Amino acid sequence: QADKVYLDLCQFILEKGTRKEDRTGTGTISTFGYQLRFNLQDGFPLLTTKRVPFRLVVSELLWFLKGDTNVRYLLENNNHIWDEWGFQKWVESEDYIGPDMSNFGIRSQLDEEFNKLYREQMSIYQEKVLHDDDFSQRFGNLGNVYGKQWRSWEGADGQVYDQIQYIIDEIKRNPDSRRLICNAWSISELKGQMLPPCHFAFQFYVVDGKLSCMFNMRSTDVFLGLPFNIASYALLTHLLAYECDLEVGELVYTGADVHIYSNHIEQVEKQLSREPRPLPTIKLNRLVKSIYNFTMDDIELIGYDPHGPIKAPVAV
Ligand code: DHF
Ligand code: TMP
Repeated sequence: QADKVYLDLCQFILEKGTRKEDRTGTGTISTFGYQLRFNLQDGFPLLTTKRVPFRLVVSELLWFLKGDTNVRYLLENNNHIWDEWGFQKWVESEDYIGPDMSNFGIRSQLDEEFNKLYREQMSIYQEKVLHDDDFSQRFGNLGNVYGKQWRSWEGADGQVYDQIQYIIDEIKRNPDSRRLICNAWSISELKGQMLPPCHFAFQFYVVDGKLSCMFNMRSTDVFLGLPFNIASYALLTHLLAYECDLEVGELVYTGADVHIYSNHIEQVEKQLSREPRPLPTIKLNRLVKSIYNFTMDDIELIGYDPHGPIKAPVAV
């Protein structure tokens, strides 16, 4: 059961984790090195012990697969999970002339007055990214993040590589390959990225006509990020299996710094008190011929009956 292994991880961190400060100034309880396995034949691993907004998982993954790194596409799909990191690029630039927004992540949580100012500036940002092409190009772009690295990795030889297409071609040609890897971590490009890749590499594995996937995370926000990441890689595995005419196998998560933020502990405890429900399933529109052509409407989630959402602030 997906919820059970996830909740076991939460329990483990609360019991065995160590207090650790972090870049955002929020503070965490952290552990180093943890693995989760999900059999994708048992259902789609979207947690049921809190509502995970699947629509946002889908639009983010389609955004990666398009090779896009500009939050405009996400905003067009009413997806705000990356807003803070685009906003940060704007308010730290020479162009920004509004009220001081330094440390807006922490300050907006602590100071109600500031929060109002922040929300005003954020809606100006969103408006401009959506409707001002020049602004969007400069401040909507998060840098060479996932989409860029997945679909147009710039090689040392000056060539551009499509890692997703490479994997698809390899699976079809040589399913026994042990090189079915996509790597998003590019040391020379970290400077230009608003957030260096958290899920920085993944690898596929084919056996008995089933496609399995392992994804690696250098840093995991267990309460907010991880439920999305699990669902996202599960969906990617379904899409690639569809493209390559395979069944789905297992999804394996491997995490390095795996943490619960200190301001998420109550939420985690609430989630731990809930009983898991049966997992949903996923249905892909069989008329779509290529993995790159899926739209939101082609991906259907069936039988999702979760407990209510649990809100928590994201650490910026
Ligand atoms: N930073 C941190 N500190 N943690 C993250 O998980 C994270 N994730 C990023 C970018 N930076 C990050 C991208 N993915 C949410 C979920 C995933 C995500 C970013 C944010 C999130 O806030 N989820 C809310 C719902 C948000 C909504 O409905 O708009 C949730 O309750 O799951
Ligand atoms: P860091 O760059 O200092 O590690 O901060 C990134 C934070 O974002 C960290 O808490 C991990 C979290 N995160 C996820 O858990 N999943 C994601 O997909 C992303 C983008 C970030």
